[in-house]
Amino acid sequence: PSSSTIIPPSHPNAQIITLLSLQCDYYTRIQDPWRSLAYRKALTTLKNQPHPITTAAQARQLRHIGDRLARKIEEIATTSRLCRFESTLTDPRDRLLQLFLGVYDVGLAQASKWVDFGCRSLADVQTCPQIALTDNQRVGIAHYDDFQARIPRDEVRQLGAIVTNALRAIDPAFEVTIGGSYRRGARDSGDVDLLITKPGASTRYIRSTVLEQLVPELTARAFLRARLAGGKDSVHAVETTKCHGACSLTPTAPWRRIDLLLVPEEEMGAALIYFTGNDIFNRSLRLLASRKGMRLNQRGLFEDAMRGRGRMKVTEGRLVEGGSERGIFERLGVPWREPTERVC
Ligand code: DCP
Ligand code: MG
Ligand code: MN
Repeated sequence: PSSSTIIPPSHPNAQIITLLSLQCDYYTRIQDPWRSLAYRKALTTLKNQPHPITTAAQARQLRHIGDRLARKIEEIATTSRLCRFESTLTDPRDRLLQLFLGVYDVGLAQASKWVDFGCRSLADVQTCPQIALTDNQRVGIAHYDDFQARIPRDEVRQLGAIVTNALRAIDPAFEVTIGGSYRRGARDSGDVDLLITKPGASTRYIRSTVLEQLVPELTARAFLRARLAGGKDSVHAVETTKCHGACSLTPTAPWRRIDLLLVPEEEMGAALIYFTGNDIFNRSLRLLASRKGMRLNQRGLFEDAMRGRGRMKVTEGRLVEGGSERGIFERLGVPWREPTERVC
């Protein structure tokens, strides 16, 4: 997710926010989650600052801003530039890493290897004899520009409606909710995140209907263009409850990334929280839960999770709440936040 939200040029710290957002996006792209997180927290602080920050000493007083960031802020305030950021734009290795990391299903280790093999373009990667691309990566390269592009809000809505209508033609009791950045009110999204449930139905029924009926139907209609094997986060899933793919509004429209989350009704509240995000909001809710002796995941809020050596989970713990989003907020003792307010 991009940190570069539109801020009015009249904001007292507009220039600092703009340059640090670019730097933050860079850390996100090169998959440096710690620095990316640190920048996002600092940016939230800066956006809420009504006064211009001009010195490192001033910046250091603020929440989530440490020594190094404070010095960068002073650098921007005094020179209108950020040296470190300019080097990331010009360093050839960094530029190639960024290019390769933009391929779906490519991590930092992989991207570094491609650079080391001497690849200088996506075409090089496709023809390099030392590289055996996965199916996902092949699709990712073939549709590189499509997947990099943001999806306008109205197109997300239309893509969601196609899935909803197709599923309801199979069984009218299914419910589809568009989650992710769309549910948070974003003007455009990186992909389409859909939560699929049917009140009263078993996980097994939901899964078989989606995988054995809906997916083949949408594929036959050339709406679904490719199935993508589970990414990193599917490792944690107990079973196949997530389905990744690519779709397009029309046969000639750009390909878009689509994620389906299959959810039984009793887990819908927890799944909605998880799939609405944003990721940092989720992290803070989970941290809060653990401080209160509970555990929050995409299936529910649990109490008394027993842990053995090395924090290995022994039991999931007693379910406190799973079906209701509001119920989970209540049991956590946090005031309700509308999806549009869940941006950290
Ligand atoms: N999520 C999470 N932790 C992650 C990845 C995802 O908690 N590491 C949750 C929060 C996200 C949601 O899943 O909001 C959907 O993930 P996306 O990657 O699709 O992110 P967004 O929809 O928020 O943004 P984008 O517009 O880039 O798709
Ligand atoms: Mg998304
Ligand atoms: Mn997604």
